[in-house]
Amino acid sequence: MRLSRYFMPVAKETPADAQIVSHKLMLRAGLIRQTAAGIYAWLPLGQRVLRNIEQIVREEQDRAGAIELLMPTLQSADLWRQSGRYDAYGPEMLRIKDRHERELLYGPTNEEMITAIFRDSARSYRDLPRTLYHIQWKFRDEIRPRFGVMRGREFLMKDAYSFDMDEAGARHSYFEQLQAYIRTFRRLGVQAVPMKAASGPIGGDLSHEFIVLAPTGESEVFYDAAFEAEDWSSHRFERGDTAGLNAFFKRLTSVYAATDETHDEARWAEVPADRQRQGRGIEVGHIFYFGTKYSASMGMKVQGRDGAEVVPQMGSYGIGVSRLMGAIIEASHDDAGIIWPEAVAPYQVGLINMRADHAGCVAAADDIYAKLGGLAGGRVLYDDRDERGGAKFATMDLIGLPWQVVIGPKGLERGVVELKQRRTGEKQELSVESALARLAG
Ligand code: 5CA
Repeated sequence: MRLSRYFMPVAKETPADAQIVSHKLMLRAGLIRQTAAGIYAWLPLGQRVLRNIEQIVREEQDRAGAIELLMPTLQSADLWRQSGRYDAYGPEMLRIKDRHERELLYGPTNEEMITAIFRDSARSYRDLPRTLYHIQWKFRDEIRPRFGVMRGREFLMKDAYSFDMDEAGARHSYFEQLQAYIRTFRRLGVQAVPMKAASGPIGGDLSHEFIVLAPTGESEVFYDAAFEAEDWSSHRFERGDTAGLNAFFKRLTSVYAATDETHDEARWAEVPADRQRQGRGIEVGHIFYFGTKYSASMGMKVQGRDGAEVVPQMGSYGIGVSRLMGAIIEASHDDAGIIWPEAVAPYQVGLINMRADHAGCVAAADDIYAKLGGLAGGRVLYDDRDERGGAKFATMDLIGLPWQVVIGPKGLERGVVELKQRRTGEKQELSVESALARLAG
């Protein structure tokens, strides 16, 4: 993409209404624009990152055997009356009436809808277990939307729902998702620790929050550094292997990790001081096992292997896809701007022509742009504008693409270009061929 033809409204000044670094950087780098309190438009650069995050979440859900569908944002109030949550949910729910005075709501979550959909077609034990998910916008009329996309009113969530014949199966589905989350966050380049959580309004008795450490997080968290040393996603257990599953659960819960809601001072004191990690954390995911809460209240039954009717056991599993963009920036930035992990970067390479008025530089930059895939690959953002070099550098650092290639007249005379890695700041002079070879892929 040529910057001279792109839409990337970056700002020099720090926006006055933004308090935390990710919100400031998202506004300055032209990723988002607020359109109403807690509601954001995703500008082209932000939209690309959102899509990349979403795709990684999707791939890891698919790998874990979850099945994607898409449910609507608007739901009928009657659906929520079946579970009793329509009245219980309170003012966070945005309630809407259509022209026929029918009551609707903008979904804050989808337990009721998925239960109704699955209930109406699942007949017997052969139809279970299943985990279904979608990636869809949610609305919660937060009393104090703040920190940009971190606590928005409209936000993008991946929500998965599992249906099992018995508790052992449901626990298996729960840990399949837990492992999928560990893989997902690792691929996204963030260290997210699952912490025992109080389950709150969704209900249930087994629940973990996935927390990314960041000084601007909303909750206080405590965990044993031993957590980081272990490869949790490598534990394998087959369905029906209750012993293996229990062993995994025992191992997981033996490493201390808790939010302020579930913190236990006595257990914390047993963690060696040099392994105690304490700080603020951002909740990027939350998983729940809640048994028959919705299946029972919404009249879902399937026929068991022995012919008897069974009320399925359920769990739900959320990831804050749009919040993750803020969390990634909180965890990965410096004074100059964002440092995108390659897995989510909007473009991999920022190509800077220092002199748009110099025919040799233009020819060389155009050539490299074409060879790196140009428009077709979508991997390169090419600053071909007629601007000062200093301003171009500042913009590239701000938007945080992993690699920068700088083309200037002096280097060209010697047959070299400069390759800079955004994360380390390391610069190298290379021939065009070597630079291309380094960036191929
Ligand atoms: N139904 C369950 C699981 S699918 C559920 O709704 N869980 S939740 O309330 O914990 O939300 C899931 C995730 O969405 C949270 O972990 C958080 O990352 C994200 N989230 C929740 N509220 C907001 C918000 N106001 N703004 C941005 N992200 C949010």
